[in-house]
Amino acid sequence: MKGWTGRLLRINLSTGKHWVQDLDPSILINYVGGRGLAVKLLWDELPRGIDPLSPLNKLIIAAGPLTGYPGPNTGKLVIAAKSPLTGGYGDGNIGSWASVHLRKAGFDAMIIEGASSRPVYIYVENEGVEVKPADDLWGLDTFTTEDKLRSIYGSNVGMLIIGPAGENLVRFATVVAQKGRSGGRPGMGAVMGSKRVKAIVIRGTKPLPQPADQALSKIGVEADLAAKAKQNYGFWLRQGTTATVEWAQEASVLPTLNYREGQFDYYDKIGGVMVEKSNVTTRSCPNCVMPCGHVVKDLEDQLSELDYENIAMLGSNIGVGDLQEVAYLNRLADMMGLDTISLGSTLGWAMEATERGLIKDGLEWGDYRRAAEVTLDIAHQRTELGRLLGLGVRGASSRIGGGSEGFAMHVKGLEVSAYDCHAAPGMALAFATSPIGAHHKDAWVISWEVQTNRFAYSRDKVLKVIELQNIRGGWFEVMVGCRLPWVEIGLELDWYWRMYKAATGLDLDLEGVANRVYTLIRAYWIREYGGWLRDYDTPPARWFKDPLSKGPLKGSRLNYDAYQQMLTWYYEARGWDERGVPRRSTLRRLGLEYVEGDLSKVIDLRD
Ligand code: PTT
Ligand code: SF4
Repeated sequence: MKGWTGRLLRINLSTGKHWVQDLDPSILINYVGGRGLAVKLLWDELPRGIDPLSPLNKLIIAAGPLTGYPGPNTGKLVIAAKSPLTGGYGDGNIGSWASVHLRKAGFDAMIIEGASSRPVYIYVENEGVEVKPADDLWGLDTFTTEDKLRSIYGSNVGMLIIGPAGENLVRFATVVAQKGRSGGRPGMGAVMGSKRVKAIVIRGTKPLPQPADQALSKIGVEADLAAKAKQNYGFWLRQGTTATVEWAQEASVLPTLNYREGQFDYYDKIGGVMVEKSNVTTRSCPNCVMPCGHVVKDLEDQLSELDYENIAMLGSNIGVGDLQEVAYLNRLADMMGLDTISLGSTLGWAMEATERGLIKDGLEWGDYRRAAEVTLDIAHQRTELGRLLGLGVRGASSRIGGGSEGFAMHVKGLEVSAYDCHAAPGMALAFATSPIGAHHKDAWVISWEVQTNRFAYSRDKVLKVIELQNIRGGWFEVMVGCRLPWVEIGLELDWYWRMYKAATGLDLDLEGVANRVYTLIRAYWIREYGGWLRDYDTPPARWFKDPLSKGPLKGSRLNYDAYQQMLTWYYEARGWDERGVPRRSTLRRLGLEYVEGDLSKVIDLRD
C-alpha cells in the first residue's frame, strides 16, 4: 500500500525474540494509524482483566501514514497500552524524532510485549533489534539518560525514555523525548517501567514509503507556507500555548487552588507575557512549522520547556505565582518522567486534604519547595505520602476517604486538564466523554463555548463536542500529526485531506474512521470495567456542588440534571444506548461486529 510501510515490529522481552509482521491493508484503511491502530491491536491481543503492570500488557508505539513526510508538524507518535491509572484504554501523543526514525526503519508501529527480568534498553536500527543491559541507566533522570545514550548513538536517532517515576510504577508516569516532550498521561511510562525498559532508541536509514502521488512534497511545502502566512503566526511564535493563561483568567476557567476557582490573583506573573519576556530559546517536534516549546531558565538557572498546561497545573492550581518556581517544578517533572497535569492535580488535592486535616505533614498552598520535595518523593516512592500520591487522585482519595473523593478532580481516574468547568458545561462534557479520561485533547470546546452561549446545555453544544472529538481524536490522533496548526493559527483542514490523499491514494472517510475508533475504545472500556454506568461519563462532583466563591462568575456551578440531558444527546448521536453502551446496529454499521461476542459476556447489548 502507498503511504504506509505496511509493517509492524514486534519485540517480546520475555522470550528475547523479535519479528516483523505485515499489517492487514483493511486494518490500515479502517483504522489508519496511531490511536486507531493501537486500539485495534489492544482489543485483539489483550485478554480481558489483565494487570496493566504485568507482562501481559503491551506497549504500542504507532506512527501514521503522513509521519515524516514534508508538511506541517508530521513528527509525532502515539504511545498506547492498557492504563494502570484508569484501568481502561490509555494513550498519549509525543513529538519525537523516534516517530520519523520508526518509519525510516520501515515500520508504521512497534509492539513491546512481555517483560525483561533486568533493566534494558532497546536499540532498533532498521530491521536490527538489540536489547541491551541498562543497569547503569536505571535510576537516572530522563535528561541524564538522554545525554548518556547520545554519547553512544549521536544526534541522528530518536529516543523515548522513562525516568524514576516510570521505573517505580507511578500511575501517572510518562515517556519523555528531547528533554521536554512528554506524553502518555495515563501511565504509559509505568507500563514501560513494568517491562523494565529504560529507553527505546531508534535509527532508521531507509527512504520513507513511496507516496501514491509525488505531488505530496509540493503540497506539504505549500501547506507549511500557508501556515506561516496566517495572521496569528507571529504572536504564536512569541507565546505559543502559554498565552492561554491570560485567556483562561479572562474567561474565569484558569484552574486555581484545586479547581475551587477560575481566576488566580497572580496570573500575570506566570502568563504568556511573562514567558515571552523570559524566553531564552524555543524548541520543537520534528518537521514543525510553528515551534511552541518555550524554554525559560528556572530557579536553578536550568532550562525548562513550558506549555500552558504545565504552567496552570503547577502554578495557579497549587497557588504558585512565580514563573521561575513553576519552571523549576516543571523541569523536575520532565526529569522524573511525571505528567505535569496529574502531578499538579494530585499536589492540589493533597494541599486541600492537608488544609482539611485529612493528611498529616502534607503541603501548604503555594509552597513550591515542599511541592518539589513531594514531587521527588512521588517519583522515587520513598515515603508513605509519596506512595499515596503516586496512585493519582482517584486512588489516593479512595484510600484515605473522609470526603476527599469530593475534591478529587478526575474522570475515569485520569486527572482533569487545566480548564475549570464550573461555568462551561460543554467542556465538562468533553472531559467526561474523552476516550482516555479527562484530557482536553479530544475536544477543546471551551474556546468556542465561552464565545457563544457558555451557560447553555444545548444539543448544539453536544454536536460541537462530537465534531471536535472526531477531528481531533478521530483524525489528528490516527494520522498522528500535531493538531496545533489547525487549532491555533487556523490552517485549513483541507490541507490534511490533500496530503492524506497524495500519500495513500485514498479519500479519507473521517466520520467512518472517527466513529469506528471512538466506538471501539468505548467497547474496550466496557469489556474491562465489566459493564457501564453513566457515572463514568460524569465530570467531578466539585463542579456540581461547590460554586465559584469569587470573580465575575461567582456562584456558578454545573446543573446535574441539565448535564445528564446533554449526556443522553451525546449517546444518541454516537449510536450508543442510554447507558452509554454501543448498540448492535452501531457496531454493525461501523464494521465492529467482532466485538459483540466479548461485550455480550459483560453486558446485554441492545439493538
Ligand atoms: C499532553 C499533555 C499536555 S497538552 C501538556 S502541555 W499542552 C503537558 N505537557 C507536559 C510536559 O511538557 N512535561 C511533563 N512532564 N508532563 C506534561 N504533561 C502534559 O501533557 C505537546 C503539545 C501540546 S502542549 C499540546 S496541548 C498539543 N497536544 C497534542 C495532542 O494531544 N495530539 C496531537 N495530535 N497534537 C498535539 N499537539 C500539541 O502537542 P499527552 P508533546 Mg504530550 C514539558 O502527550 O499524553 O497527550 O499529554 O506531547 O510532544 O510534549 O507535545 O498546553
Ligand atoms: Fe510540536 Fe508545538 Fe510544533 Fe506541535 S506546534 S509540532 S507540539 S512544537
